[in-house]
Amino acid sequence: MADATVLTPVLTDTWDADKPWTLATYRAHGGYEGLAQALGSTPEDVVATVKASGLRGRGGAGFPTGLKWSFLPPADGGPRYLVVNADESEPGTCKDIPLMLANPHVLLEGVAITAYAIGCTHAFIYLRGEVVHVYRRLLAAVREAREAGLIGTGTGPRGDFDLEITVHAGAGAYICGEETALLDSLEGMRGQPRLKPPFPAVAGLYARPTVVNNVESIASVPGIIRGGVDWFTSMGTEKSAGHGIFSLSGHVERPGQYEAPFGITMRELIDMAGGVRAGHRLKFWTPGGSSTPILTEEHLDVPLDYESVGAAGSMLATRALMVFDETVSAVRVISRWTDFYQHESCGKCTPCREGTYWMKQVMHRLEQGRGVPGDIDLLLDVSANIAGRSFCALGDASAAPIQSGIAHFREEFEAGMHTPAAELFPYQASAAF
Ligand code: L3W
Ligand code: SF4
Repeated sequence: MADATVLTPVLTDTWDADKPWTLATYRAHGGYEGLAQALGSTPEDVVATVKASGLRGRGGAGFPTGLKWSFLPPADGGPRYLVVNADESEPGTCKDIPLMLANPHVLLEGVAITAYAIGCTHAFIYLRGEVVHVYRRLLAAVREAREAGLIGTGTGPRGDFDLEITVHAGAGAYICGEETALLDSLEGMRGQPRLKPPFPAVAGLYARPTVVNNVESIASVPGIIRGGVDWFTSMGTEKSAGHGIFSLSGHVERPGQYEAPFGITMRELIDMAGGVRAGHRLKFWTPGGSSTPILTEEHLDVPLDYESVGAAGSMLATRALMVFDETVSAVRVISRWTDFYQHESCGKCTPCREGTYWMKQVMHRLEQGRGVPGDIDLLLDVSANIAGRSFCALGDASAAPIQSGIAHFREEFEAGMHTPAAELFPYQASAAF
């Protein structure tokens, strides 16, 4: 059994407190002290601290946050923006929505500190449209922060800190989590990825310099300012510093959010979650949602940091750890994921628009036991023509589960030539999966 002391509740620290979403509760736990500290130093110092902390983007790519901020061109008198990517939509990913619901103020404090650091006076939080309850909570928190004089016009110790925060609810498209599609959507257009470069840091919202960061990245900033670089780097690994929320779902006894240092292993997390559900054994799991190649039992001791998971042939991405036991058909699961990518493909580029459609057709017939000889080669061929040849990461993502699924469970794909998945895995078929 893993030692539960490896858990590092920082972002999740107050989630069980009374009304953790209120300003009063947040302040009782040191909330907004980081902002006061930041406003008492220079913007350059704040950027330097976040850079030195090694904080990496928590939205999937792991790009160094402080470095991204430092890419902004020198001030030219025009506006520059901060946009928080709160469009959490990756299958299995469920960390930002609970974070915003439980403690919206840690995000707002992070927004205020970041805005100060980068010289922004208008920040946006782009939220996935379906989560109306989170939208309302964020609006209420912004109102509370404004009434308390934490944001608005002429705040801070010198009375010269100006910040407006706009919460925007999108219409619920997965592609709007891609940062440039998000910017198009925020500008009122149909959300489709833009060509990069220029990166948003140079030409983003309304073609102005823009920092786009994930919710958890920004929410980690107040802790870094308060706790300092040494505290933050005392957790995690050399290249993947700090703490992160690991979301366990599926066939474990206690699914949920487990905040832990980077480098913890899946075996330790599954132990903390009470193990794989009683009477069953692990079959496969995802390190970062459906977009990351699946892993199996042999990878349980891989440290969950960006480098180690990459070396194991997958990606840490959003730490969406979906656990599947032996009752589950890999073909059936991957078929559902392929439906998702085909549905969410924005249609801008041919490999993804056409390829996801063809992969869906083939996966459906394999799932139904109607596969034909050559289907596995066809899937490998189509997926290879999508990965690395698409306009944005959604294309690569659609190929990952198919390619890794065939690598690990080829015999199940072969069985799809003659036997429906529902016959091979009757428990799953009856379990309203
Ligand atoms: C300025 C340069 N900025 C890179 C910035 C860039 C972006 C960040 C990372 O994909 C991943 C993807 C999904 N000058 C720069 C620069 N930047 N070079 O750095 O960029 P990039 O292109 O590596 O990644 P990305 O397009 O942000 C994100 C993976 O995450 N993912 C995501 C899942 C979904 C969620 C969700 O639902 N919340 O996150 C899952 O695997 O595949 O690899 O800001 O501008 N020279
Ligand atoms: Fe759109 Fe897919 Fe091309 Fe991305 S890869 S631009 S989602 S069609």
